[in-house]
Amino acid sequence: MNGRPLLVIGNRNYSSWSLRPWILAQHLGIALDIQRIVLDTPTFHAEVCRYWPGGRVPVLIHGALVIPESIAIMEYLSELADGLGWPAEQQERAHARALAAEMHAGFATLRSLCPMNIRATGRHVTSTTALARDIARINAIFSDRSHAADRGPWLFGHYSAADAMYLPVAFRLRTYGYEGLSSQAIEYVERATSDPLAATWVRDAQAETEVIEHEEVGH
Ligand SMILES: N[C@@H](CCC(=O)N[C@@H](CS)C(=O)NCC(=O)O)C(=O)O
Repeated sequence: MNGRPLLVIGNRNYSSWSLRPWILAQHLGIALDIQRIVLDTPTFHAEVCRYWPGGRVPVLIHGALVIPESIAIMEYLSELADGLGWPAEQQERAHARALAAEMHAGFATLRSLCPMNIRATGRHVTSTTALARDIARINAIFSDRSHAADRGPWLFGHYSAADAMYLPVAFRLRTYGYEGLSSQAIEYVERATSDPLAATWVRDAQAETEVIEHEEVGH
């Protein structure tokens, strides 16, 4: 298919679902055009509906193809790169897909109590049993990398869509603190959030001026 894919995104500071396919594209070397639509405005829904009637971002447009849903976009980007978005080995690939699906469908408490807010650091939110459970699960995922350590520092050695799925979680932990994390998990969070390929997104998020009050939680 000709031409660069267009990724329609929300605010870089807050839109965790937009970040996931974008960072995967960076790691796969796929150049994207970007259309940013500011979240939480009276026109957001109508503007997104010009691309996709579901009215949420991200949306990928490539030629006549319109793909909503971050996980479907990531599958497509991986296919554009000969499958390199997932681990090469079948069992690892199955495991990576399960982790990506777990993120896409789960962690409801973490996502609602600790919204992604890349600009913010040093925030504290009161923990709950459900939040501590989500963080314990994240800690286990981020700590369990020894099987692939000889191939690289990411969840499955080489960077994969599983890492892209969890990058917004790493930014959340950077914002709200490392309580409950092992040293291996903290190392992963710091690597992911200081990934040079994420730097332009972080810089652009920091330059955004919109403030969405209900996403500004913690003190
Ligand atoms: N399941 C969707 C979630 C997309 C989503 O909730 N996007 C948010 C921004 S991060 C959005 O568009 N919110 C605006 C709205 O729901 O009106 C995905 O994986 O892409």
